Amino acid sequence: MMDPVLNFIDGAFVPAQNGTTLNTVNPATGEVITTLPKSSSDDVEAATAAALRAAPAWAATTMDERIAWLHRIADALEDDRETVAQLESKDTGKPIALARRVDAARSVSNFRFFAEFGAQHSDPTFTDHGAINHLHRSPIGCVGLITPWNLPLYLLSWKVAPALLMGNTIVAKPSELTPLTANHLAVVMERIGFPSGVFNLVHGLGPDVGQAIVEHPDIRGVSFTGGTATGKIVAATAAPMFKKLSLELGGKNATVVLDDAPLDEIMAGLVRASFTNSGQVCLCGSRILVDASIYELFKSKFTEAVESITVGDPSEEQTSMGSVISHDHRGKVESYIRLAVEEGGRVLTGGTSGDAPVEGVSQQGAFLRPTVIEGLSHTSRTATEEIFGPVVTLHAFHTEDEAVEMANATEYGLAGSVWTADTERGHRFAQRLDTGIVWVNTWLNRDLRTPFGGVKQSGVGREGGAWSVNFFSELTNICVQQP
Ligand code: TXE
Repeated sequence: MMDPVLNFIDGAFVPAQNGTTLNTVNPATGEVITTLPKSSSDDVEAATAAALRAAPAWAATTMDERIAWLHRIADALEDDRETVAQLESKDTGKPIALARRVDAARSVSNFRFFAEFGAQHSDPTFTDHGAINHLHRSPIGCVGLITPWNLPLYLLSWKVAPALLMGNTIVAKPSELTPLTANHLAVVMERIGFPSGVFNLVHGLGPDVGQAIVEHPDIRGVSFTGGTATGKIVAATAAPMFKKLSLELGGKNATVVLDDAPLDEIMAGLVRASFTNSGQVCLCGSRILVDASIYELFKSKFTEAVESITVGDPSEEQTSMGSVISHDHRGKVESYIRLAVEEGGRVLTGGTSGDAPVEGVSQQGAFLRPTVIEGLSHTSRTATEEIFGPVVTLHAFHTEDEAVEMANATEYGLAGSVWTADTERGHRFAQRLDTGIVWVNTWLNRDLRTPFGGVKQSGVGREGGAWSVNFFSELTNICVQQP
């Protein structure tokens, strides 16, 4: 057993005031890794009080001082990248190679990016009729950051870095399923002597701790990433309090393969877009729309590529797909595989853990094989509801107009990808998708200066580059009449 995870409040590691704990489990083995505080609103109150006490001094630091702190955090996470990768893999069941390449690396680059972005960011002035308008930015104050279990430190650092850059103090709550790397960020903060009270971490259940953060009157802004259903609860709580709110929610993204797509060249990219992190990425493509003229050829090539995915023990280097996050979640995903069959679908490869067991792994692990299903209407429940697991459905279309209609036919609007030999054609097609992000002949290709977020049930607002600077600061326009 690892040492217990504790809350990090006012620069100190402390248990929940009520003394109760939860277990965090390695989903690939079923083993309990350690415990975390089952905190309550009392702990959120203590964390918020610490954040408020630290706020004036932190807001009084210069942008350059805050940038230097972000670089120190990035340096420390860089030094600890193998520790971060190992912790993340154990906590989530994702392959160690993926945890290194994506989670640990991106956690460093999130801090590095916002340090560098902060150094070059400036606001315009507006001059008219002898008056100069200056944009003055100030921190929101104390902000609440609530994050999910699929990319734990990747998504927490994506919010912490710009929040600190803009002079805010923080009360953060990671998912109760994956506390380990958030805890390691606190360990790093303490080790480098980061000012106490600026970054506070409260662990526990969403309705207890997350809800308390969102409803705390002194927490003036909330950045939330998680499920759409929870996003609705967060929004309903925050809206009447007029808090700044950023919601990055679920997705049901379309991967569109046009008739001129070079199938052999793009196949690895399509498999990545479908099954990275066992499909537990809000940006994964879970519906593959293929021009009817190449559907049969695509189906055989894609199914063959999916069957070559190495599903296994996430601690082994050659594993490319580990377990899903929990047995509960595996059960949810399997219920959709059964629903797909009830709705008339045909499983081409994979299936439930009973139908298609994964060999050579712990029987206590929450493993599923990557699953491909065809024969469903694009309006079926399986093809319109978020599954968030290693399951994709295939659908044929006859015209680009039909492909656009199918791609837009869900209540989500986060991301999508289009694959074609003609990038101009792909760019034109992309403009017709009702999503926040579209990749053409690539996937999860991230320039951190770009706006990230979705429309419809995928959320409200954008984060990234200047959009994060805007979200995590308040603007005062100062108009100076020249003599
Ligand atoms: O999200 P939750 P989870 C989707 C995916 C997944 C579903 C649930 O469909 O199955 O969301 O995943 C906290 N007030 N995505 O469980 O439940 C909770 O403790 C305030 C897409 O991760 O929304 C956790 O810290 N907070 C998503 C965080 O909210 C509350 C990535 C997210 O939990 C709360 C992950 C409340 N009432 C899942 N209830 C994406 N878009 O990336 C819970 N929480």
